[in-house]
Amino acid sequence: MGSRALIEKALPALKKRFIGVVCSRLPFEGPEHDLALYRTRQLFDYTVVGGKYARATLSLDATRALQPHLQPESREMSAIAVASSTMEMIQSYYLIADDIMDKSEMRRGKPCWYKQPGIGFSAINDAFLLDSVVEDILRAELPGHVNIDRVCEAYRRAKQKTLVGQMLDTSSCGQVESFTWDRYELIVENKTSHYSVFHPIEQALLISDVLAFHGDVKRVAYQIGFLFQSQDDILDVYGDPETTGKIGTDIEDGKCTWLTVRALQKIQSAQNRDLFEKFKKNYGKPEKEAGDIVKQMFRDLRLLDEFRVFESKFAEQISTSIENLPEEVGLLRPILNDFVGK
Ligand code: GPP
Ligand code: MG
Ligand code: MG
Ligand code: MG
Repeated sequence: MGSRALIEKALPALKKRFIGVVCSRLPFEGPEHDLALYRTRQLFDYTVVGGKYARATLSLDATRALQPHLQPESREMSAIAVASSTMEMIQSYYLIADDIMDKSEMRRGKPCWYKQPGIGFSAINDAFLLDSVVEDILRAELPGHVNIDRVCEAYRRAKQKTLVGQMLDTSSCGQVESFTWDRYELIVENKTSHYSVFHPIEQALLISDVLAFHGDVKRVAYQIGFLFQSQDDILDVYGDPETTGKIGTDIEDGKCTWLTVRALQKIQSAQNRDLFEKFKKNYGKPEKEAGDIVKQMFRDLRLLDEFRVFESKFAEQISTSIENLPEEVGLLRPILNDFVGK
């Protein structure tokens, strides 16, 4: 059975754990219990279910690669699948909050959670709630595991890094002068690559009691994360909402993205002050006309063609990095190649 199917199979157990932790804070029966039960179910079904499960699948794939003896039908596998599926609760926690910060309308083809009738800013509390149960679920699924404290500490560290990344992302908005490759790389490593690629594999390494070579894996994971976020930036402007399930907001929000860093690099190397002023005047503005001017500038600079070249060259570099991983973590190579391919 494939890891994605095992994750889908683990979701009801994850939901039960989530509801169990929340309801354990309330009287066993009565209206408050029913209220919490209703809201928690609604939150889980709307925000955790229905994604690609890429992070949970990556984590489970990595664990199975490192421990090939694990049997799909075993109790141990079920517990590890639930532990891996916590990656999806973490993802929902970030996406709920990110959509509020980015003023997004759609996620996974539906209105964002905070846009749902009766939800609004209480979505912030829902995001905190999802985060707050992760450690409890990991400890409940992996009782007495030799590295359980390390697994929980890795989650805390990953979260801290992601929050710092998001802080850099949001506070760089509109600061066109600061849009350099250095700034972009720092934003991407922190806001995306660590939690999306390294942390799922790190949890697999810890669950499999592999305590060395994390640094080597991290370097490759950050490269993969960079490719992933740069593609996300392209899709924000050029993606079809029918396919991506979301409507881009980066231009209106004034985000530091792959497209803007490359655009400014080209404008500055041409020493065209007028073009720079035109970009600055129109980027990060709510009006549609301003966004259209920015899009036309991206077209004139032929950024999409350049991205295609960068993407294929960078994917080759990643393949080489995966090939050069130490033999001790060599079992991860097919999993990483597979993830890049997706
Ligand atoms: C992707 O940014 C990064 C995240 C979703 C991490 C958010 C972190 C928090 C601490 C909330 P994005 O805004 O480009 O993603 P998307 O395009 O999916 O909205
Ligand atoms: Mg966003
Ligand atoms: Mg964002
Ligand atoms: Mg994006």
